[in-house]
Amino acid sequence: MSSTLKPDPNSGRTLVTICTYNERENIANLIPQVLAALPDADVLVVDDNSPDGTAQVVRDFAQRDPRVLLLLRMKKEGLGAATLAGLRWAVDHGYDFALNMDADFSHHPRHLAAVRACMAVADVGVGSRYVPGGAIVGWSPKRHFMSQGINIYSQVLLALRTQDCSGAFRCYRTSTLKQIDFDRFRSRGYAFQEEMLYRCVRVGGRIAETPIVFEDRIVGQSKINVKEMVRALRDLFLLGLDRIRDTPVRVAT
Ligand SMILES: Nc1nc2c(ncn2[C@@H]2O[C@H](COP(=O)(O)OP(=O)(O)OP(=O)(O)O)[C@@H](O)[C@H]2O)c(=O)[nH]1
Ligand SMILES: [Mg+2]
Repeated sequence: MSSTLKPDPNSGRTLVTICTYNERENIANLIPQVLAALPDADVLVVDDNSPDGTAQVVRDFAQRDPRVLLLLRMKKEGLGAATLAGLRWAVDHGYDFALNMDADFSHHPRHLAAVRACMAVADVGVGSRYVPGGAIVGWSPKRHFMSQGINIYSQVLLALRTQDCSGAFRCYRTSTLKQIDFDRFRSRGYAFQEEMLYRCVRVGGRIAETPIVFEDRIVGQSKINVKEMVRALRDLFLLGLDRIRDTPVRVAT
């Protein structure tokens, strides 16, 4: 079952987790804005040894400000694996809330307070593009179609009622994360977000959505490709089968 709610999200310790792969320019701009938006939070950048030197930029911030932390991983193992490492870090280090966002300004720091404020009423707060007030700026019709498609696909397969199942801009109550067996995760790639939501609901987690305006990245390159998309569709399908059969989910390979 989910935990007792803390009435005031501002009274808990928050870790903002940001996964990066070749985001040197973005992370240099983002870290100060995150700290300005949530001055009481710490920021953990989970970098998969980006060749562009993202980690060094983070180290420079960390030397000047104890709120900035770097989790450097040896190689690129996918966004899901990196996100999981950040969330685990939050749990292991005694934070109350783990707030995850992308580095590319698609998740704007101006929404951080609202996403965390969901903790007053829920165990998972979703920065949502698909509730009233939410929007997406700068996408092609094809990208809209793909996003809506994967959303409906996962809502049906995983019986999710959340409007935005695939966004990564989320705040988690760590006491809810503690109830989830991360080793059973099937997805290590882009289906991770849907699987995470599914697993939170399965342990009784309450979900709240708050509108965000999602803007397509201006700097740097997207890491999504056809291979990642196919992998995500496969992972969600297999997870849906697991749900229907109600069998234990196998450890991801
Ligand atoms: N550590 C780590 N971070 C990653 C990896 N893949 C993507 N990221 C980061 O995860 C965030 C989201 O990746 P994007 O490439 O922007 O993917 P997206 O936002 O789903 O796609 P776009 O809308 O095209 O930008 C960014 O901050 C990336 O730098 C990875 O394998 N390891
Ligand atoms: Mg992006």
